[in-house]
Amino acid sequence: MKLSIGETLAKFLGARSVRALALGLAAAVAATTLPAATPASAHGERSQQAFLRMRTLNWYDVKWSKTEVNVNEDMELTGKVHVFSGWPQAVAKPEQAFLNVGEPGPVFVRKASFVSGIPTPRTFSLEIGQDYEYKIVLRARRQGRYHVHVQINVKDGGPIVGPGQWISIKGDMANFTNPVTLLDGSTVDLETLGIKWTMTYHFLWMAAAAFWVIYWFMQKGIIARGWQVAAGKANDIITPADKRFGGLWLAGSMLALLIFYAHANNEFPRTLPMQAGLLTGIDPMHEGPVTVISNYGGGSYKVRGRELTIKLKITNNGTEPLKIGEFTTAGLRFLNPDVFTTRPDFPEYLLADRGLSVNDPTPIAPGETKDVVVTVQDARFDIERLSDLAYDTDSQFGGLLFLFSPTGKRVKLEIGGPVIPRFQAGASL
Ligand SMILES: [Cu+2]
Repeated sequence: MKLSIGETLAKFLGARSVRALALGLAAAVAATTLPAATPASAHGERSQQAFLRMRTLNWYDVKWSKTEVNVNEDMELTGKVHVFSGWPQAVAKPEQAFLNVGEPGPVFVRKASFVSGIPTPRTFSLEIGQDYEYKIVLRARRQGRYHVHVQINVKDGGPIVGPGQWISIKGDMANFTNPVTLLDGSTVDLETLGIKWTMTYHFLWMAAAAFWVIYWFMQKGIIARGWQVAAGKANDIITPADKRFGGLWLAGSMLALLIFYAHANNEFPRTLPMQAGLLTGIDPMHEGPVTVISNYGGGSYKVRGRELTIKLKITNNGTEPLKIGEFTTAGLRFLNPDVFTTRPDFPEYLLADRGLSVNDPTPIAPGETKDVVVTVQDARFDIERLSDLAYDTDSQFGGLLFLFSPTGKRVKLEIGGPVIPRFQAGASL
């Protein structure tokens, strides 16, 4: 009897798990073929834990210089990032970080990237509690519509993804070129440089490896020989002919390596190793003296109402009255419509333009200390799966609160702390 792959799997795993697998596959196919209405799922940005997205890197002032570009055209992704003081213990500290872009494959190539104005084609260190300004120059490569995120990869902590924007690339990838001027003044196209030789080299070694494996397979097989050797019968199984073949093969490989090396060295006499060092001492942003202090006085999260309530004691030691205008966390922005009368340019799925309210709308006067209750309430909190903080072991939130003066000055406060999850609809703070 011949079995199909499905039937074989069913026999192996039991019918129920195969059905579950099939359902999962169907869901995965549906997820990847759904139109743009479900933006973020493709990158899995929502699948990262709420605490990780809220309490590691707080992204703000993120801007995409264009949302429509042609193949070969440049765009800039700029913004600022705050390294949260209460960086979770479960995540490795950003002592080795890399500024990157989250996109589905190389649809853009990164032409340059900067942190605090310093070129960062390599790994750098970030300091906890500090803010950094970044810029990434991207060149459009493949036509289509893609969700493009800023992203920082943290060694042992994984990629931490910022907000994403849909970018349309028009044109044809066949026309893409990636010219680079070398230190000797000549120009090469990185898109095609050395491709033929790279392919040839790889296929030659792959063919050699295949021949090596097949040869030993014909000599009673690799595993069977391995067993024999392990059983102490090496002298019976390894013949003088085998030894001769092995020796010749080793000599041939070494010779090929030398020839290839000499050839490459001759063709490219001046090369620099990859810039893979660690860049430490990047200056964080200089933000001036701290004039506003906040103390966290507890909070709660209503799971059903998607409502985060935060109690704060804020002291304004500045010279201007201040109004609370925005709370941002995990790339999401919750705005106070009292302060933001016009809608800022930001991806709709992350912008809750009426998502923030304050119990007392009067500004905090200079010299005043005021107790306020800030309410963050929007379905996006749940859609972006930040509600999961209710199920975390320590249920701590984190983010940035922005206060604004009448002259448009902005003050940034890092806030965060444990919240008590409430599961009943009517529960209050
Ligand atoms: Cu995305």
